[in-house]
Amino acid sequence: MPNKIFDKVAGNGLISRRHLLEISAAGLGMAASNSVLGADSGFNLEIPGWSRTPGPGPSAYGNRSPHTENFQRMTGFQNPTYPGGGSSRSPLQYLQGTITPNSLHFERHHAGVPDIDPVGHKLVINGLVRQPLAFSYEDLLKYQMVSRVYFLECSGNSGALLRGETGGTAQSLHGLVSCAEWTGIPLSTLLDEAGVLPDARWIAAVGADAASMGRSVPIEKALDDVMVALYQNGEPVRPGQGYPMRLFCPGWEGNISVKWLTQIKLTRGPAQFRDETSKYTDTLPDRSSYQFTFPMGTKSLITSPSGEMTLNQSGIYQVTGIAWSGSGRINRVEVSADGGQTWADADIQGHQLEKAVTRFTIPWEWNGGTAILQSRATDSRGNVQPTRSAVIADRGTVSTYHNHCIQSWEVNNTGEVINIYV
Ligand SMILES: Nc1nc2c(c(=O)[nH]1)N[C@H]1C(S)=C(S)[C@@H](COP(=O)(O)O)O[C@H]1N2
Ligand SMILES: [Mo]
Repeated sequence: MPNKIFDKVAGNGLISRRHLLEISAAGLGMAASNSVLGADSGFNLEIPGWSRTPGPGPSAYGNRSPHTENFQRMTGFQNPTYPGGGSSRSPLQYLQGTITPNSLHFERHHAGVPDIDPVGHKLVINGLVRQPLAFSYEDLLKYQMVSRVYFLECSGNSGALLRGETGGTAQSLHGLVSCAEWTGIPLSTLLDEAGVLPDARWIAAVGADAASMGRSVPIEKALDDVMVALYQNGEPVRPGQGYPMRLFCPGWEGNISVKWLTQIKLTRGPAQFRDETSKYTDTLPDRSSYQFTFPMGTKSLITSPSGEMTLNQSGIYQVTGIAWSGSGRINRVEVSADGGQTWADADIQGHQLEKAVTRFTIPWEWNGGTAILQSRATDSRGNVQPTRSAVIADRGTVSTYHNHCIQSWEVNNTGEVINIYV
């Protein structure tokens, strides 16, 4: 379809979503012509080696293709004075759909991954309850469970943009977000069994790792959609994600989803743990601080084309990315190719679930010149993703937690994609 002129819906080459199917059928960019078979070529197709002999048979545990082994989490600098601490980031630019494979789910550990034998592990519920309870892993497996798809995002994600760091990829800048189907027991079921006393306004959840990491959660949230998650994408939660069990607080900053969960104490007020006083609080330019920023902001990000990719030739590209909100579902994602001067609605691919990742896509014709690609999400509460300058005007850059600003990828006239600030 080389001569077809596609309807443009916004500046600098964004194409109407109505053409998505035609474009997919034609292939992308100039490369489309490469996949068209000549009239007689069907007769002399070579049979590749892998089609000539049977391969290995079934196996006990699956592996990915060796051709995709460069899809790796990225671990940062490991501080020797902080054993096991640090994070690893999901390779967002290589993934499609909305679910993060467990082996590539981002990680954030404050004292490494404990090696927990579920037989020796207990979950205790105590404090302001009628009857303190202790559950073994076996006990918990007997409860009725629910399965929900939710994103998880570390509040430190995308902080690099507020620090004005140059360069970077979707993974290095934004890879502290992932999305999985979590299966577990609604916390309200276990709290009801213990009997919450009227004075109890918060829960204090603590993990069994060497950091004894703890966080406080208001009782309203604890009784709403919080769960004790035992499964992640159908298999037991992985050690890095909190095996044998973790608290999961949908939509809220990742830190609150306490891994290796071992205690829930009902209290009158927040416990003032380290991670809700000296960390994860947002200090403003006047040095006052917001102590609690619970729901993660309405956010989106173009994952392709994205930082450090190169477009080899002008032509049609599928712009795609992910969007999520801690306060509801994603209603709309707009894309701009001219640095935010004009916008077009992207197509939403698949589900639009509450507090889960939604994928969007829109076709774009790159004319070989400079373009600035951006995406902007709106959630079901009407929250619109802000620009970077709006975030900075609102709260400054003393704290770089909870940043959900619009990302700008510049495509320069040699086709390189670079993280820039507009
Ligand atoms: N017990 C415990 N829970 C924890 C942490 C930890 O270090 N220890 N890290 C927290 C932080 S900061 C985040 S962002 C999420 C990360 O979850 P993940 O590693 O499964 O992605 O777990 C939270 N829960
Ligand atoms: Mo985090």
